[in-house]
Amino acid sequence: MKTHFKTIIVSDVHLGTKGSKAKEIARFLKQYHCDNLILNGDIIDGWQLKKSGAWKRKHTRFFNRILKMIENHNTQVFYLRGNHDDFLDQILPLQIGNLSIQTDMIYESRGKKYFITHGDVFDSITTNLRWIAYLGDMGYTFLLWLNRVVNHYRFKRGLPYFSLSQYIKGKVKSAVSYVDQYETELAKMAKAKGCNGIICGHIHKAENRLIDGVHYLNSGDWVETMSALAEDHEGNWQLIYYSEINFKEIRDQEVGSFFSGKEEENESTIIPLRKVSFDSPKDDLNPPAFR
Ligand SMILES: [Mn+2]
Repeated sequence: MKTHFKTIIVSDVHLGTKGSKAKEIARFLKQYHCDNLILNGDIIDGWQLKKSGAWKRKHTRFFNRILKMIENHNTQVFYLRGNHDDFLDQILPLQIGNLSIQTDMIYESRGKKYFITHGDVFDSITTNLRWIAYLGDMGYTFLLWLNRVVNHYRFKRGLPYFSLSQYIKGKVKSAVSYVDQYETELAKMAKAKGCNGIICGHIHKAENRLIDGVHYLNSGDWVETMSALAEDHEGNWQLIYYSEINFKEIRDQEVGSFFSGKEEENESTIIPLRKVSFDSPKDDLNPPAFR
């Protein structure tokens, strides 16, 4: 049986850029069923596509996967605009069948109200730093490049994916304080809107913790972290990291059930290794140590 979630939230896929992990996210989504899928901004990188990007088959496949979720499981899809897909501003709000394109939304979970937004609203207000300004745009591009080099090396040696830029961000002081400031501001905004929680993306830093009584959730991204938020039917939230999903075990289980003659060889169960529940927020969400 596939794990069935009430809601899955992903953000910052940046389709159209070199670093976008389009294949991985399509593979990830294939492992689960969900009632609601929320695409929380920067899914398509309109800025990059305008500049030099190319739309590739794997990008189309990502949307085909989403169409399949709608067709096969009647999943409701909410696409919220981000700053990189702000071209959506011209058409939203828009609703076609199960797909709804909008700016932001209020989501209710276990009697609590969550404000869901991509989270770029504070870029110009809170600080002179735009979110990547601590390294400069060039620095960030370089980091992503280095990330690819390191992971190419690791892949060749059979080592798991490691997000170098996440690791470095955790080390740079100004980046750490920027992230703190961002998280605090978004929690404040949720409170001002009469919500108990905030769900965002934008800064490419996955998180699940309480800030002054506000439940702060950030789904991370699919350029470096490769993470998503998932809510089960009891209203428990968790972060799922792609690099920690044991696809091999899933395949083995499938082969096992195939040979044992059961008819569920296409079904699979995923047990994310890192679970973070609402009741016990932990701060051990940093990327795994460099190995
Ligand atoms: Mn963004």
